[in-house]
Order: sequence, then C-alpha cells, then structure tokens
Amino acid sequence: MRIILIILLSLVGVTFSQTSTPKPKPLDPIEDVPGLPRVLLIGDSISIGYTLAVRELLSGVANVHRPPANCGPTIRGLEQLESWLGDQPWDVIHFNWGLHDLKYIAPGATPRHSGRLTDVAQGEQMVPVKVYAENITRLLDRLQKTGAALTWCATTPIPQGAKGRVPGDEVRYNEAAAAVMRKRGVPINDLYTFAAARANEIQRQADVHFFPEGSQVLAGEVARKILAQLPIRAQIARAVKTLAPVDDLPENAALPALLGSPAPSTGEWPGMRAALCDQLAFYEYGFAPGAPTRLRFQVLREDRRALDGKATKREVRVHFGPSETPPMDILLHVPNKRQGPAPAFLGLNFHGNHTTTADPEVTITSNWVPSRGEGVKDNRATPASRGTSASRWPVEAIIDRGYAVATVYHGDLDPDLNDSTDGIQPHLTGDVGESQKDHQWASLRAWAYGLSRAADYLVQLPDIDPQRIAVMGHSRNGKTALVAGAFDERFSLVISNQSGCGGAALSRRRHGETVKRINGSFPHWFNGAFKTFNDREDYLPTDQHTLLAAIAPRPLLVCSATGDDWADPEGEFLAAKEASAVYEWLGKDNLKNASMPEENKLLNHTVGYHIRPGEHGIGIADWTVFMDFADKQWGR
Ligand code: GTR
Repeated sequence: MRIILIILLSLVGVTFSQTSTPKPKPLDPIEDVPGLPRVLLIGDSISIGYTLAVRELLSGVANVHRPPANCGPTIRGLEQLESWLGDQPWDVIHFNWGLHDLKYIAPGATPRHSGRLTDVAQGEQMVPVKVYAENITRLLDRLQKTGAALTWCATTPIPQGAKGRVPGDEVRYNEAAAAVMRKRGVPINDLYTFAAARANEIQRQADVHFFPEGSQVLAGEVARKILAQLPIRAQIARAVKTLAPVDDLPENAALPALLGSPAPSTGEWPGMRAALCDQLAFYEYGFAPGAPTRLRFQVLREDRRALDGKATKREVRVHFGPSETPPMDILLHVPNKRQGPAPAFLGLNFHGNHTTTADPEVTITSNWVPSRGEGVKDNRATPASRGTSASRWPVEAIIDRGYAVATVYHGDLDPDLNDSTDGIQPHLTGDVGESQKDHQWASLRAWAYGLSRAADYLVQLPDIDPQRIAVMGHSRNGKTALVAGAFDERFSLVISNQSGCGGAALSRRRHGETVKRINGSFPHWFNGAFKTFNDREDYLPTDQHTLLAAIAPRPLLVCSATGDDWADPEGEFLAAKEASAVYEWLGKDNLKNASMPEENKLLNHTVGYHIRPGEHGIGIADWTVFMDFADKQWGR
C-alpha cells in the first residue's frame, strides 16, 4: 500500500512538474524581452545542441533566437535564409554552415539539401568546397545587408570513424570560409580549435556530436564571442552580474593568484582567460564595442618601389562606418623580397605617421598633436615634423630582416587629451547607463581598438601572414600593445617596451609611477573604476600580471631599460615571472625559474624578458631584440 502511494505521489509529481515548467526546446520560438539586443544563431545540430545554454548564459543581456530548423548545408541556407531572418532587425548574427556541406550523400536526392548521409565510398559530397566558398559568399552578401554585427563560427572537428565524413575536410572548408570572412572583416569564432583542444572530453566517439556537457562547454565559448559583439551597455550589464562592485572588494596585499589550486584542466583556459579579460575591462581599461559592421579601407597611395625597391609602401585610410567618426590612417611597408606572405609588426606612434619617416609623400596628420613634438605649431603638425621620430621606426632594418611594419598615430583614434568628446569614442560607444559609465572604454582601450581595426586590414592582405601579426609599442603605446594583445587573440605575438604603470609593471609595488600618479596625470587613459584604486592598490582584484597572463599561450616579450626607473623594470620583470605560472601550466617555456637577467641578455622564452642599459626610449637596439625574439618564437 505504502509503495503504491509513493508511486502515485511520484506520478503526480512528475505530471505536476511537466505542466508547470515544460522543458524548453531549442527549436521553439521565444518572446523578446523588450529593450535587449536580438541575437540570431544560425547553424546545424551542433548549434541546436548549444542553443539553450547560450540563451541561458545571455539571459537578461540579449534575446537569443534561432531558426526553427537545422540550418543544414549552404544550399538549404540559400533557399531559406530570407525566412529565417524574418522582418525584425538583428543586433548580432552568429552563423555556421559546413558540417552538412562536406558530408557524403546518396546521389540523386531531391531536394539535394535533404540528401541522406551515406558511406564515403558509396556517396558523393553534398557541396564541394569550391561551391561551398561561393555559397558562403552569397549568404554573407545577404547577412551583411542586415546591418547586424556578424560572427562566423568555424565547423567543429570530424572525429575518426564518423560516418559519411572525412576527417580533415572540415579544416579545408573552414579555411575556405575563413578566407572569405577575413576579406569581409567578419570576426571568426574558431570553434574548431576550441573544440579540438578538448575533443576527447566533450565530443562523442566516432560521431560529430557532443555530449550534453560538451554542448554546454561550446555554449560558453559561443556566448563569449557573441557578448564581445554586443553594445558596451550589454557587456557591462553582463559583467555586473559576476563581478563585485569596487566598494565590496576585499583588501589583498598578495598578488591575486592566476590559477586555482589544484590547477584546472588546460581545456578551461579560454573561459578563464575571458574571465580575466572581463576583470581587466571592468576595473581598469573599460569595455569596448565589437568590430564595426561597415569598416572600409581606402588606399590613399601605394609605391611598389619604396626604399630603393626594397618595399611596397601603402597608406590606407580606415573608415569606421558611422558617419562623422574620424578615420585612422595606416602606414604600411611590406618587404618585396620574401617567400610567401610576410610576418608583420604593428604599433602605434606618438606624433603622426609622417614623423616615423622622412618620406615626403606620407600624409601629415591634420589631427591634434602634442605641442612638445618638433615642428608642431598650435598643436598641429607642420612639414618640419617629418621624420622626427624616424629613429624610433627603423623601417629599412625591419624590412631587411623580412618583416612588414605598420603604424598608426594614436591621436587618430583619440587625441591624448583628457577629453572624451574627441576621437572615435563618442561615435561608437552607444547608450551607456549612468551607473555603467565607470566601466566603459577610455583612451588605452580606444587605442587598442584601433590596433584591432588595423589587424582587420592586415589579415585580408595577400602579402601579410594573418597568423603572424605582432603588436608592439613603447611606453603608453606599450601599455596599449599589451591591452590589444590581451583582448584580441589575432595578435600572435605581443611586445611591450618600457610600458610601466598600467602596462607590465606590478601596481602593488608602488615603485616609480603609481596608480594615483598615473590617474592624476592621465585620467583619460583608464576607466572611472580604476580611480578608486588610487593609494588602494591592495584592493585590486587583478594586477598587471593578469594583463600579461591574458596573452597566454601566445609569445610575449617584456622589455625594460635600466635607467627607466619610472617604469619600474623590476616590477615589469616580476609581472612577467608571475604570468609565467599560466604559461608553464599551458606547457610553454617561461620565466618561472629565472632571475632578473643582466643587461642585454635576452631571455628568449615564450614569455620573455630583456633589459638594456640607458634611458626611456626606443630605437634600433630595441627593435633588434624584438626581431630576435620574433625570429625564434615564429621559428624563422
Ligand atoms: C609618462 C607616463 C608613463 C609613460 C610615458 C610615455 O609621462 O608617466 O606612464 O607612458 O609617459 O608614454 O612616454
């Protein structure tokens, strides 16, 4: 009797729970929460698998929709995309096709996109890679017309033994799609690499699908990539859910640990890195908008015989999209003598591109420039300022070693004044709530944003290797190089030269320039929240080793000068040593067991360090070290 009662009660319980909270289904339509950005996920069963989890991760931040279907191969997309887009605007579209294009089907299926999976030996490929690339281009034409911020998602791995698919095909299809995306400036969510790194934990055996926990893991990465494309206000809204307000932070004199104990599985690193970036944005550098949707590159001039025929010089104006947004100019030199696409250095300059070379053709900036520069009158550059920073940019020596070099004047993005009404920020920030203002981007993040847009240009050039773009910078531009490298993983090597406070030097040491000093002299460099750490460094939930660690596992070189006490060389070395814990855990050589080296001895590890004699500054001696480091790290 008792047993029957229990069974009856549990049946009632089951029925009750079923009627009161029906389990949501990924293909069911959702109601928009008014006022939140609208996100569309386009993809096959892999995306169906992560849809609910992405929706959950972004709940209260964005309305996450998907078509009520498996979006199948590109040929189904071409037929149905219009109806999937509907008639309401989208803020972000995260999209993938591929897994069905590359699969083998029995010949003669109608419609072809419904063709059934069959053994490779008996079937034919649904959409050959060449046609796939053409279809992707046509789909992208339509998607770009929506005005939404787009993110291309790479196809996840095909495991050995998966029926009807050939492992390795997904790599070819991904490459074909990535080439199209780079050309069109569409950000890429490399879910292939992400999943491949932990496939044995998250993916089923001999099956393209993922375990439920695996789909959850994919959802984390997809949600992060979507979030980065959402307006600043949405990014801050999400961050306040997980990060403590500045007033609630505990005092902690020790450097915050970068890894838990015991250290998690290395597969966790993308999520952990994103969490570090969130902290850095929230408490120090501010959140920045996603890549602009209507970026345009205008070649101002090209000289294929520059530097006595050694280099091709190009000046390119980058238009950000929203009208009235000031453009930025890139000055690029590419070596003519090279085998294949060239690796490149990219860095900001202090006084205008025309100061980096005496070349009389380079456009003189018409923007505000600091008055301390030579040949400057009323904060405007005159022809007398041409080439005045040429010793900082030894272009010919860089070209001679086979590297391309690109530079941008940071004042194109944000003149270095305590004034946020000039530069790109007022045009790209969007609405930000009063309580959010302390967490929005400031000059360093805006300058770093410009470096990312320069990378958008470089990655689509046939003469530049998109896998080997180094970001470098000196002093305030060195701080910026670190910020750019931490937030944008396309920079595959990062170099800071004497970046000091807010760059590589640990804030808790209070040596040389302090948080209070820098916030007082340059209040526009960091966000509002950072001001609360003046004389309160021990309350920082991060320190500058966090910024360096966020670059892992990519090569990072920190450079100091003995006479530059203001930038605290030892604090820079110690930050790199502390960040080494992450590099070590990720299996990369590092500075864990190193002590501060003697002058001019490059510690050439994945996280490396160099100190030279002399004062604050940059010249050929520093560049020689940068290139020695890049040669080794890139195996040249
Ligand atoms: C100094 C500033 C440093 C450093 C330097 C520079 O005045 O205190 O943080 O950035 O300028 O950029 O040259």
